[in-house]
Amino acid sequence: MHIVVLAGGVGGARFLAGLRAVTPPESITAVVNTGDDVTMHGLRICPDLDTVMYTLGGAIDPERGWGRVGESWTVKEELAGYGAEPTWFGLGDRDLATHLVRTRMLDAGYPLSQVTAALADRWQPGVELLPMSDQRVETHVVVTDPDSGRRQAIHFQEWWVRHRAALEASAFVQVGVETARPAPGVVEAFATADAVVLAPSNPVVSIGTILGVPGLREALLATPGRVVGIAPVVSGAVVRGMADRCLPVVGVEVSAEGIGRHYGARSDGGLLDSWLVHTGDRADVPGVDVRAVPLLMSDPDATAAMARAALDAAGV
Ligand code: GDP
Ligand code: FO1
Ligand code: CA
Repeated sequence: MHIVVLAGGVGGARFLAGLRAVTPPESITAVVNTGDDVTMHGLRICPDLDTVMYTLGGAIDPERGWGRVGESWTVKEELAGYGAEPTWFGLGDRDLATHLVRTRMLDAGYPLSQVTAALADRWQPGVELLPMSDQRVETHVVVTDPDSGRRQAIHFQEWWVRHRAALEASAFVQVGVETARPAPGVVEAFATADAVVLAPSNPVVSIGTILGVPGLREALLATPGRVVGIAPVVSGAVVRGMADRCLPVVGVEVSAEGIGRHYGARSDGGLLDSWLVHTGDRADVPGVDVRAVPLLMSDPDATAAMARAALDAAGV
């Protein structure tokens, strides 16, 4: 059995933890968003890869959903002491080691996929972690500067963390995506998949960014397995985060139905064979097998049951 999961950060990571509980970890490949990646203080940071790696490795801070549990912030405080910007992005002392090792390996010429495998060797996530691409793709957000009224593109992290997605956005742009290609192993994973799952991740800046890598969507749709999506919205609201600030930018309603229609039916040029929505939610998605099951990852058992439901929908 080979299950391929498209994942962002916290939503994808929690789902993967549940899936790992109901199917052998070695049968799972996670294709993870790298559009959030950013260079800060000279270090390359890969938030979604790290959230998945730390979560499955038991090192994640569960409240934050990013960075390490038991973290300290001495270096962050010292950087601020020098007035070294950005001070609005929190780099924990333990987390810094990950960025130092990653940056050193990247500078030595190792591709991100090999760096990710090397870092994962310490954390033993059990599942295979693949970046969506080894080439740099960075999500930027087009906003209108409140003072000058000029439109400008800022890095996703500045929009998301510094401005808490409060700045009106008119578009998301994946800088570098034109020359990016699926990372080694990604196309092969889809070709041998018994099922592909779109994790309950941000449909725009997590799933959408992954699907935007040239050739990736085509490879996914060539999979012999069924494609199952899981709604990241319950009763018309996000469970956490600010995907509801992203969906309107691309003209998608903040609802299970809106997102399901956005992904579309595989039989009609879209992605989905099946779409899981939360119990009680309704979603009319023509051409797609829509199933209502509990979709709150409130505890490991609930998440495992949700993962089981996804595999059932995939017929595996
Ligand atoms: P990020 O990269 O850290 O923002 O994480 P993802 O993109 O992987 O996932 C973010 C999405 O996870 C948000 O839109 C949340 O609504 C969704 N999410 C978080 N917890 C749950 C949950 O328990 N159930 C469902 N269905 N979605 C969830
Ligand atoms: N998210 C925040 O809201 N505030 C932070 O200071 C912050 C620091 C940070 C450092 C490393 C890292 O891997 C992730 C970090 N995140 C932080 C999360 C990051 O912004 C994620 O990309 C978003 O939460 C969406 O995935
Ligand atoms: Ca993310």
